[in-house]
Amino acid sequence: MGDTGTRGGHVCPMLRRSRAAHIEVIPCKICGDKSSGIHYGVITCEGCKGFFRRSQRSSLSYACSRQQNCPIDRASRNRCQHCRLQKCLRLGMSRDAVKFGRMSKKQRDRLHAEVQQQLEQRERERGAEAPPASAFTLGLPGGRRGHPPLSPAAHGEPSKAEGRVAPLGGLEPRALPDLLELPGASLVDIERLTQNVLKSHRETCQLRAEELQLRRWDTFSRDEVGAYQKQSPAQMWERCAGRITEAIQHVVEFAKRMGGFMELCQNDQIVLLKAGAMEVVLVRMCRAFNAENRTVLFEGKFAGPELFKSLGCPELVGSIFELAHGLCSLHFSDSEVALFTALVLVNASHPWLQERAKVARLQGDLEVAFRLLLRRSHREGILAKLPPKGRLRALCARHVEELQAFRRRHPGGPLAAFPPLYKELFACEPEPPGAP
Ligand code: HC3
Repeated sequence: MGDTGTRGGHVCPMLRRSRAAHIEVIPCKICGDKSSGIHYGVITCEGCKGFFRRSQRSSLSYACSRQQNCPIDRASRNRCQHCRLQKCLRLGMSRDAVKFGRMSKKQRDRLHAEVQQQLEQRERERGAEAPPASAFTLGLPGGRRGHPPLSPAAHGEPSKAEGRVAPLGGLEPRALPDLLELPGASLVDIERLTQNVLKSHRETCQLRAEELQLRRWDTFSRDEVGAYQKQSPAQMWERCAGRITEAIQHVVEFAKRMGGFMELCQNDQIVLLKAGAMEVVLVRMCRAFNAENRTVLFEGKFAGPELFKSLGCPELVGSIFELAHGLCSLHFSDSEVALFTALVLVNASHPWLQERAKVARLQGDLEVAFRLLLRRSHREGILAKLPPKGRLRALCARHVEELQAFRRRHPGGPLAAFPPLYKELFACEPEPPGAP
């Protein structure tokens, strides 16, 4: 009867799917032993649950033979029943707890924060490093043949529905409790996913936010900008392709370390990365952008759009800078960038997915995680200001078009020296001989 989070009795809606197995990350509030759920209103172990149940028999009364302040921990809990019961009562255990049924919002938030704290602590204690970075192949054989044409341009124009300001892939705003009732992940699963995405982002974002902050006024001199501008288009394209490729390799690593991604089938991992990695690079760019002088970190210093003049695509470069400027105005925290970019990547609307439902489930979990994160800092307002998917997709498509135009202007040469990953992602088919 006293169980509110585990077997039998009323189960709090928030905990319906999490049950004791998930709450157990929080130790017993009474003695610190491994907990098994919420019992009589408090997270406790089986031992303290049983003790409290027995203590509620009206015939029982306990006395302390010391100063009524005996320590109660796992080893000592059986030494003084009086102090153990007092601790149970002090921490809120009550025979009537089950009558309250639902937890108040405040209680839920507290529980939520505590679960998160425990998970973070465990993460720190574990201190385990993720596997080292590797090449794009993801260890997947046959990634090319029989594979769909996967450059962003191949996905065509964004549909009207994607163009409207409907953040997070058209997910309509829903009350949080509602979201948490979605079939699938429990609150603890969501929390674990959040922590994992944040960690993956931290480990793969190339430069720490503090470092970027320190360096943001280190801009190229006029002479240095001039030197870049004097480079041939081919040299400058190759440099940019190099930097973009490095950034994409980090995004691939981000995906590989992200909970759920490697459980998708190989085809879907490749589809999502080919379609979304450049979009993530563009979003990540806002971290390396100084909105006050509209410069971005490029090869060690901050550069304005004029530095990229010799690429020959000033509109595209201007649009990329505009995107970064707009994203900067949202004052993203690194945690928000982490979850938002995870969502940019995990998008179940791509054609060619084989296990769309599985991708949609992961996308749904990430959406809940993102909303929860924003809700905690009262930042849900930024949802309506996020760039629509169509905008990122269109920018990536224009990047591919510019690359094709560059290739037509410089037939048979410079592209060969570009990184293979860059070519695989963006240079789709070889130009047919004699192409215009
Ligand atoms: C400067 C850059 C955009 C920003 C890219 C950033 C700084 C983004 C954040 C990543 O974590 C690191 C990173 C790497 C590559 C940077 C890009 C290199 C070139 C690009 C310019 C705006 C020019 C893009 C032009 C074109 C047509 C080649 O796409």
